[in-house]
Amino acid sequence: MISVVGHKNPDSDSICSALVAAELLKARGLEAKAVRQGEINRETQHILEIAGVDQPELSTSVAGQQVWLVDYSDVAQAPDDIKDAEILGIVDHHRLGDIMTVNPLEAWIWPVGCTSTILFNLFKMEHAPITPALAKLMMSAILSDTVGFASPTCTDKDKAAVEELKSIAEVADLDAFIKALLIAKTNIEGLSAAELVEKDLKAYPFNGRDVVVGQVELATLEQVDGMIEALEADLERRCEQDGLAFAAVMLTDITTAQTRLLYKGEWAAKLEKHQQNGMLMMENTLSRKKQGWPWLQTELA
Ligand SMILES: [Mn+2]
Repeated sequence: MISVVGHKNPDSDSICSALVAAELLKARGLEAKAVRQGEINRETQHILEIAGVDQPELSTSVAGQQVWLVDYSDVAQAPDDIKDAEILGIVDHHRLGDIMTVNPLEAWIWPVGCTSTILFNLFKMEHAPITPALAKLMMSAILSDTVGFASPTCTDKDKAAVEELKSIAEVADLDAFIKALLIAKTNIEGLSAAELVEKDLKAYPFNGRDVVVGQVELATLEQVDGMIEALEADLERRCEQDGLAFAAVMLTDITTAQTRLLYKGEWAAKLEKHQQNGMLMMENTLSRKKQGWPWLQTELA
């Protein structure tokens, strides 16, 4: 049995692509199942509901198992005992990480907006059947990762995939489909500061130290007006407890592509010069991968 596992703090792509990749492996005649490393978010819950698919089972240990990784290739984002697993495959759309394997593996790493875009093309290449449920999972993951095609990470391949998938999924009104998805994505009602930071937190080893950068996608920055101090306190707590050199969270208004960066840690002073009126605003910044983190890497170096 092959376990297909997305990254820690799973986003919709990590869950949907794990489910979809497991079906691709089954279509090849293999035994496979999707697993998840953490709780699913509200957007993913919405997607699973409309696709009529159950969430993958929770599993944070893969020792002794055969695994496929989807949506990452970094050790920091893998299950803690990944070194004791046999990695058979990777499907990803991020920079190449530091995963090492003992044996040759099947790796599909494309510079596109979403892991599901690659999987869609693999299904086509292998003439594997795409059910309406799988089509809904894939198009939702693509629309989530590309923020409804608005992100600079979005490519023609992502758009072409959704164009085909929406017919298979029998989605007649794509705009309404995207709107419902983005409403679920930006719903932060009732979440604590710690839950918000944790929501989509990624760890990056950098210059021999550990750094974390989270992102909260919002319909308006006003949604977090009353929480700034609590969010900063939570970042500070993480630096102290986990020995991080830097902890940040990008608060991104996905309607205007404006991001406010909150940050703490030993390296925080490196960013002070970019503050205005006590705030660090990043204009035209939707993507952590293509905009936020590359900029931070040059500033923190
Ligand atoms: Mn992704």
